[in-house]
Amino acid sequence: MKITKVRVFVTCPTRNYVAVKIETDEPGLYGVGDATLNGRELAVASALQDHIAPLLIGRDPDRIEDIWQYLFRGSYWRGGPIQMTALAGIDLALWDIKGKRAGLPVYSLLGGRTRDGALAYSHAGGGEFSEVHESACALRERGFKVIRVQCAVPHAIGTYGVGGAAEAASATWGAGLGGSVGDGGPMPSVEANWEPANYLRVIPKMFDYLRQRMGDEIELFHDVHERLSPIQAARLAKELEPYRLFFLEDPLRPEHKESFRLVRHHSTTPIAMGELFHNKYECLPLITEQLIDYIRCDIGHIGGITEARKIAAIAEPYQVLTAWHGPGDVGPATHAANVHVDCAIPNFGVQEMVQFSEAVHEVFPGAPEFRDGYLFPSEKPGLGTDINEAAAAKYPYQRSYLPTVRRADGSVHDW
Ligand code: KDG
Ligand code: MG
Repeated sequence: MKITKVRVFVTCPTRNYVAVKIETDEPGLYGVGDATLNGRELAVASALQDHIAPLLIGRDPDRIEDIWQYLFRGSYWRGGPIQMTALAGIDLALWDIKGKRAGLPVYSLLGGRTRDGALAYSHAGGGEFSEVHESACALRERGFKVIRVQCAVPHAIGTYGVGGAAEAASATWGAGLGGSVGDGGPMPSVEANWEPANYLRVIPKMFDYLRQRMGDEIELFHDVHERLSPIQAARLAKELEPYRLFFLEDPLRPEHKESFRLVRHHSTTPIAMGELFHNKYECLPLITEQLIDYIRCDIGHIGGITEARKIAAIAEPYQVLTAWHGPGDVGPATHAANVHVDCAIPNFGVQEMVQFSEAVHEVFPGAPEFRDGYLFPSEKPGLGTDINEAAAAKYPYQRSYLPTVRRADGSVHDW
């Protein structure tokens, strides 16, 4: 069997997605992967189209690990978000082909089911605590047992993840990240006046408000989004202990792995980290020193299923569980891959999910099924997602950036 064509699609059904379709010399046999990198879609599409696709023609698509090593180590210039997202697109498409050829869903190729379904979470948010509460209750009504909660930071404009109750109650929840990503403007929007002191004051109060109204049973947690210094993160983790968070997500910047020791030293709040990592090497110190409880890389940004299953295997003996990133700005094939891996590995923790719009489903048919708080992988051979090329062509790319954050004095902060 040989690869005959690698085709790249950039499409914008409500937000931009990059898809890769690998065709083979077996009639009708192809695989579809996702290579979406929010705000840098065209760079990944070019890496695929201009540099990677020509290297793949004539290769045997069954040799996934060999192709992975060839594109990672063999190309000398390895790593980084653009190349690892491109590699993930190829990897997912190859696993899709392998599954279709075997007549088996990908989770079966990964060793078979370890669980019936993957415990899932989505996003609640709001300006006022009452809106966060309303938004979280709407998700609980839909069956969620784990909910991420974000609230507005006093005096800040356009705060991360504050989607509001309206979003949680609507048919499409969590996909817009508060409406701040993918707004389609020609330049990035700015979140202004974000001050750590205001943030640190408000988050424990939000959890106090929510625990009083929602009780102890529902699992709640919060995404810091890499915005704190080590001592600030340690203080927040310590102050949140009485509210028994499921985990505190991404408290520190991805560059400062050693600083997790400080957070760990001061608090028993479980810690999750990893959506800005691009390979297993970056995960190593946090896992082997047991500085985190959940590793939450993005399967679409670490080179796909091939790297994810290695990261999960490294984490298993250290009792670190997985919580793969699953926001609205990675495509349905990555969401499908998440759930196949979740249902095959022994050390799965929780799975982030969103509900995509009708337009996204039209372009990318097939998805894991959500039922009563759990995600179930497709039973179709392969990943169980596809691309409708005619529908994709109806939604051309629209330039779009992530917002940037600025402090009260106007200086740049981490988004
Ligand atoms: O493109 C950036 C988003 O993927 C990120 O902000 C979402 O932090 C995120 C999450 O946990 O879903
Ligand atoms: Mg996050």
